[in-house]
Amino acid sequence: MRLILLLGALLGHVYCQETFVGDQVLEIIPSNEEQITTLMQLEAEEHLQLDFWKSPTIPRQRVHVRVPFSNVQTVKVFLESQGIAYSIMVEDVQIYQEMDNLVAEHPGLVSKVNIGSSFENRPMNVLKFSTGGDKPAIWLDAGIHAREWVTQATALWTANKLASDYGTDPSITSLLDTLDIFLLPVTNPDGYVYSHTTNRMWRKTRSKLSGSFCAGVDPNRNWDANFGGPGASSSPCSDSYHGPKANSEVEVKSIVDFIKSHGQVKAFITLHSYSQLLMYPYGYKCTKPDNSDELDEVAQKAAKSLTGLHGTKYKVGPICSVIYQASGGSIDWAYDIGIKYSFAFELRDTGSYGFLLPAKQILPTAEETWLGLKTIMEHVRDHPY
Ligand code: BPX
Ligand code: ZN
Repeated sequence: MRLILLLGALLGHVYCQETFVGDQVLEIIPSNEEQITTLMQLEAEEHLQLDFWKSPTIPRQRVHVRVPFSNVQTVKVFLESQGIAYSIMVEDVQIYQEMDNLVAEHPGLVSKVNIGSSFENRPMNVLKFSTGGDKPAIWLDAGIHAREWVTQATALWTANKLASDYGTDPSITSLLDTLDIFLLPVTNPDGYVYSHTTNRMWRKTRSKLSGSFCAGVDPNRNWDANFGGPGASSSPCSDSYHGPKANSEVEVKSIVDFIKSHGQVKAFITLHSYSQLLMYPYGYKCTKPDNSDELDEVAQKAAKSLTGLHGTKYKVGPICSVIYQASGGSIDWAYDIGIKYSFAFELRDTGSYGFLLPAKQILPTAEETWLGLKTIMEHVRDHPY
């Protein structure tokens, strides 16, 4: 992992990124020629990096402009000082907006459940897919590690797939007639934003501890599953720092509380990248779980189905033997509280691009991953407990 981090840090500096997290789109309606002139002057200010989707033309004609996150306040203050009327057309150009759209388009199937707030106060919003009543449920999260960007994208694609194909795709229909699905696309929102704004290779949360200059805890070492054991670091500056105590991270604690209070979660699936692995417990020890034969059978079948689409090869097995011993991981916690179908995916690729997976691989990754997820979900549906 050290080598990966080093390479990542080097690449991060030369890699030119363009993202839209936190950007807003404003709708501005100029009321006279003078305001149009002001807006045209604004458009010419290159340092503001404004992206005019609809430029100013004549009074009363709408103007649409995307404002980068870092300049949103400046631009609003300026418009207000000039008495120019505006409204926020898109709150956040990326994931939060997509989640709201999905709920708006499928109100009978998709709802948004707020399970808490991150350290920096961003909402932890779970998409609930349910055809009514409280059914046994499947938990699926992505982006617990900030830099594993293909996972948040895959989660959102999956959300859209479930919502769009319910009622036409017989598998999705029968899954959602039997089970509820809870999907958390951005498990570590503070880290995710930080990986866009400041450090593309950020992995941890952004929590601050007194007594160290380093921020953040590895949220996949912070669960109450042999917390602090082998494969986790006690150094706050380490990328696998386990934190001061189990559940110290509000993002982890929020999920723990939600799952415990739900009481009927039958499967826990988490998406990481990269390495192309499908793993099951344990990570904190190298002994097999009780139902390891069944877990292996399901995982092999899921990987086979995934591979069938584009030929992407996956390795299957327990965390400890497939990758390394790691304590405090989420699926070990889930398994030990009685969620017997617990799996971790490591999505594409195997290291050619690593965390910097090219955009053209996002859709193929999401599509193939869905086939793996579906296989697991069908098994859960057909083996109630
Ligand atoms: C995944 C699930 C449970 C225990 C370990 C993993 C491997 C994962 C990690 O170290 O938490 C690897 C990764 O996805 O974070 C990629 N990485 O090494 O940065
Ligand atoms: Zn990860």
